[in-house]
Amino acid sequence: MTKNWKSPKQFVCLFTQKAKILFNEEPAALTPKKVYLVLANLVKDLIYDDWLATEQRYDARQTKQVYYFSIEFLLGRLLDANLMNCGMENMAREGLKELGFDLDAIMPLEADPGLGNGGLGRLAACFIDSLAALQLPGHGCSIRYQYGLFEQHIVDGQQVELPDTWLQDGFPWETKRSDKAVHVRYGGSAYMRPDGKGGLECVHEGYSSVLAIPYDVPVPGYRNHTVNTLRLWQAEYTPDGLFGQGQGGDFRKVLQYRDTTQQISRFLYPDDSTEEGRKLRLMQEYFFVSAGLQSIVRHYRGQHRDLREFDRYVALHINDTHPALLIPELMRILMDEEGMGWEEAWRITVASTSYTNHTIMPEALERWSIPLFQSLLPRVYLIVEELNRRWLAAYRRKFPGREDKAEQVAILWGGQVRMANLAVVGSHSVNGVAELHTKILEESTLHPFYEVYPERFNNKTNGVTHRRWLLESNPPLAALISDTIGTDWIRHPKKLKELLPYRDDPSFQEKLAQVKQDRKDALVRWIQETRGVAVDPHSLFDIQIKRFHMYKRQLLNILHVYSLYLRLLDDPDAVPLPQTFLFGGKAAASYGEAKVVIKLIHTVARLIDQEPRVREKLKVLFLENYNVSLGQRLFPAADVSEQISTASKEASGTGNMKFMMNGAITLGTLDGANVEIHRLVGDENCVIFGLRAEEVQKYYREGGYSSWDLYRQDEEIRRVLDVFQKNPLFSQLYEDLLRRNDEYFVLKDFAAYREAHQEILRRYQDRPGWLRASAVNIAQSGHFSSDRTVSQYARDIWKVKPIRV
Ligand code: GL4
Repeated sequence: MTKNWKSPKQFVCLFTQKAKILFNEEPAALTPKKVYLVLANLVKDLIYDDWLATEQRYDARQTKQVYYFSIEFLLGRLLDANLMNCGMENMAREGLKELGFDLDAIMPLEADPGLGNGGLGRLAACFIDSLAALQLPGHGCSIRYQYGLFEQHIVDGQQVELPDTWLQDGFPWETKRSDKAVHVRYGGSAYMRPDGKGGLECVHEGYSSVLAIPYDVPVPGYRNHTVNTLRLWQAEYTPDGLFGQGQGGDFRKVLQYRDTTQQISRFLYPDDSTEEGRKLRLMQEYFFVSAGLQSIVRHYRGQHRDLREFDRYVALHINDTHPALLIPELMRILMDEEGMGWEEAWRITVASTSYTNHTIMPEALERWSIPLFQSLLPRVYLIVEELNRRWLAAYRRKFPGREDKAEQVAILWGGQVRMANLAVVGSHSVNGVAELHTKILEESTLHPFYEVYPERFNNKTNGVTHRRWLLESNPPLAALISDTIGTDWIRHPKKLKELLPYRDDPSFQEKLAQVKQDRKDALVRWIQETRGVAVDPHSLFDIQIKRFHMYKRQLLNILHVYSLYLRLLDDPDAVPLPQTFLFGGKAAASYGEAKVVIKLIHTVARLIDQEPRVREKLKVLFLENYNVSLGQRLFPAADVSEQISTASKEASGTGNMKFMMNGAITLGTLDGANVEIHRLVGDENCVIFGLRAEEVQKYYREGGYSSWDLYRQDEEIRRVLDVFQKNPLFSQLYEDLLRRNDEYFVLKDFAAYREAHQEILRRYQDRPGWLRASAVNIAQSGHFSSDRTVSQYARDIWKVKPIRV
């Protein structure tokens, strides 16, 4: 039975008790940070009973469970979400008030766990939220990074990276489970020898072993008593990790082993859509996959089930290729530890495993050098080698004489292990994350695999949890929706559609306008308080927040703003209404060009601020250290959502969905999930511009575009590119656009983008028309709830069913 708080008075009582237990202090003496910690611990108590009950229920029902392996879970703060899920937010608010504290002032004190880079990691966090909300038996598996994604500071317009010390005050939501630790092996040598029964067995010797300790984080569903688990593994050194392997005694070696071990879960690689080919990264990937799988198999055995039925009870999902070693690791366990033969182990492995691809950017395709892979994971390598041999033999039988194709599908080739090929061959399902992206996978990126296994390919368009991104982030909008159509939409987000009949209702429109203004005012206040910058709350808020990447084209956005600046210099009436352009996002520390774009944004922002003729109409602001909690402030305040990637490059995007849910109008290319947003809301309710994906791909294939020609023909483009003369730092961008022929079609799409902005301004001046569009976007956004996405995975791929707790 859950010990819900019955009254604010009882809350005060429990709080006082907890403050004593944790800090030996009276509530009145607590610092605000300690108030947060006491409250978080109280909420955790609420969750705990249900957590154990959920686990017991799953075991008793012998139900199939899914494990979502992802090297990133970008959780964001948990206090607000957990209070909401338990339905205890008001009680906490009242109780704290009695104690003289303000919940809204306490919540921002929570560290924002940034255990992910961007879309991919945040998607994983949305998925575990939806799994629990839908009462699906599904858990997350990842790494407990001591340092999350770096903190971004801006110094003199440039990005500086500082370590993210999110664990400094402890992480109250986790439970360390030392008793469930396992060992993960690295190095040594592996070979096959006769097993004395007419077969072969593998010997792996001389390895070092790392202790993997799980820290479990509860994942509560929305007011439904289901509590699933996110298991985060931490690497620890054990004094005997080298002993028993014939390596003891060499003190230098022991120290080196200790240092490497402690590095494994030290930090998150700060790259998004780029390859990070480092030994430590490979160690991380094997670390959480091996530890996670060992613990799943151990639990499975504990249930006295037959491992030959593994795939009936367990679904394993690999989120992008980072966990793809799960495939050979499961083979290893089934063969070496369970004594199965190759064929049987292989059947079980493929039947259990499914894979999602998240990008077609070739530089993001993971490849490992064979010598590195082999020396670090000798036993796993033997399995991959055998797998590659069998797979290529089968492939050559199917396509005799087609060595060109065999080369494309090989797992081992050119001295490298190709993780995407391993993932496809070893999974029964391969999906893309939006319709267009899946089509590109089938027709080009993974086409040779699609020819062999068309039935494996399917699409699952991404979604975001409307509980965090609407209910929690935008309470006034949530309240307006509930006042208008009732509260059913919270459990059934498709029902947001019931707003459609109100889209032209003047009284609804007026309230919607008020909500938006209220959120813009709140953001303006926050910017003033924290950054000391004034923003006009009545200007149009045009927002681009996402990782910095050349294909996402923040460059196109800022060049366009600069063109507005130039026009306003000539004619102060060139722009009909004041606009604020907000940017936020981090660039990978090693991504030079992206960092230059950040500098350019700051440069243009200063030019504008210094120019009285312009600054009344234009404002550019870069908000540093974009993360989940900043996103929660920004999405509700947006009028326009910038989704302007080069068509074909953005696999899906999920920020586009969060903006839509909060009533912003998309200004975008037909890329990723924008295609589906456009189809749902229609031309009247979003503004689409620019090259289509097929056109982009045709130019790549056949040529026919010259950015120089465009530069010569278009006077505005010529004037705009002058901005680069101002600072030698920018010569790199100039080179990209002109000498390297504008790989991402920034100049090619410039005129269409300018037009699209003019269209936005025309529409914005028609208030009823704009508010109608805003309402239609909210009404149609239910389709992009991750509840829809996760139900589709559950039904089509994982075959797991809801279990009431
Ligand atoms: C990404 C895609 O770039 C992004 O479009 C997508 O929404 C996200 C989740 O599917 O995955 N792929 C990589 S890599 N990082 C991402 O954010």
